[in-house]
Amino acid sequence: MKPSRISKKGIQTMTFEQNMHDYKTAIEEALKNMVYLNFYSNSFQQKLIDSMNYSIHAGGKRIRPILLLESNKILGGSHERAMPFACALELIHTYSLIHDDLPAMDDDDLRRGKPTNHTVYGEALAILSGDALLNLAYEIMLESIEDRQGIDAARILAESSGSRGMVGGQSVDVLSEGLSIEKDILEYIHINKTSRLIEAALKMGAALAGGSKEEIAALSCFGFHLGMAFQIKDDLLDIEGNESLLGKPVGSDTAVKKNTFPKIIGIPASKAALEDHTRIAVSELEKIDGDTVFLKTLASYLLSRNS
Ligand code: GRG
Repeated sequence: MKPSRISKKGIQTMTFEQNMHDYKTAIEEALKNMVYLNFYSNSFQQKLIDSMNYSIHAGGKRIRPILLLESNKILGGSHERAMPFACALELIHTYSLIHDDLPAMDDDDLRRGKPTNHTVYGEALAILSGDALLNLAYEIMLESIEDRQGIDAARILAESSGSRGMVGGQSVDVLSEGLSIEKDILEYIHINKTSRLIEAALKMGAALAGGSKEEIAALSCFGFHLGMAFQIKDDLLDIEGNESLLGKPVGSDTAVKKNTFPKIIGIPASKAALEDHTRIAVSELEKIDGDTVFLKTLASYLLSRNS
C-alpha cells in the first residue's frame, strides 16, 4: 500500500479511493482463499458450495469488513489478526441478504445486479447456503481466537446478529409489513436490522485492537449513527435511486408495503434525519486520538452514495 498524500494531521495517508480499493482487494482475496469454500470441490455437496460462493463473490461493497479493519487500524491493531473476523462479518451479512431475498421475506429477483441466490439455485439451497455461511463465520472466528479480545469480538458479532439484533429487527420488519406502525417501532427495526451489524463492525475492530472503554464507546456510537444513516439512505434510494446503479429494482419497498422512513415521516424529514445521523456520527470521532480522516470521508461517501 503506497502512501500518496499528507493529511491535515501530518500523517501520511492514501487517497480515500485508493484506500477503499486496497481494503476491498484484500477482503476479496481473503474471502477467496478461505479453504473451506474450495476444500470440498467435486464432493457431494458441491452445489451448496457453489451457491455459497455465488453470493459471496457477487460484488458487495464490503462496507462492514472495511469498517472493522479501519477501526482496528486506528487503534493500532493487527490487520492480519482482524481479517478472519472481517470475513466472518461479511459472511453473516451475505447470509442475511440471501435469506432476505427469499419468497418468504422480500421475494426479490435481483441483488448486487445479479439474479438472487434462490432464483439461480432454488429456495432450498438458498436457505441452506445462508445457514452454512452463518456456521462458517463462527468456524473461522473460533479458529482465529487467540485471547480475550478475540472472544469479545466473536461475542459482539453473535449478539448483534441474533435475536437481540439483526434477526430480531428482521422479525419485526416482516411482521409489520402492510400494517401502519409508529415511528418508535420503525426505529427499532432499523436499529436492529441494519445499524447493529454496522455498529458491530466498529466495535469488533476496536475490541480486537484492545481499545479502551471510551474508544470502543465512541467508535460504537459512530457505527450506530452511520448505520442509521445507511438505512435511511437505503430507503431513499428505493424511491429516488437509479435501478442500474443500484443493481436492484427501485420501488420494491412501496410494492410490498414496507414501513420505511420516507413512508412514516416523509422524504424531507428523512433527508434531514440522514444528515443529522451523519453529523452526529462524525462528531463522535473527535473523541478518538488517532487518524479518523478515512472514517469521516467514508461517512460522507455513504451519505451521497447511489448504489
Ligand atoms: C434475513 C436474518 C435476516 C436478516 C436480514 C440485512 C437485512 C436483514 C435485510 C436487508 C434489507 C435491506 C436491503 C436493508 C437495507 C440496508 C442494507 C443492509 C443494505 C444492504 O447492504 P449493502 O448495501 O449491500 O452493504 P452490499 O451488496 O454492498 O453488501
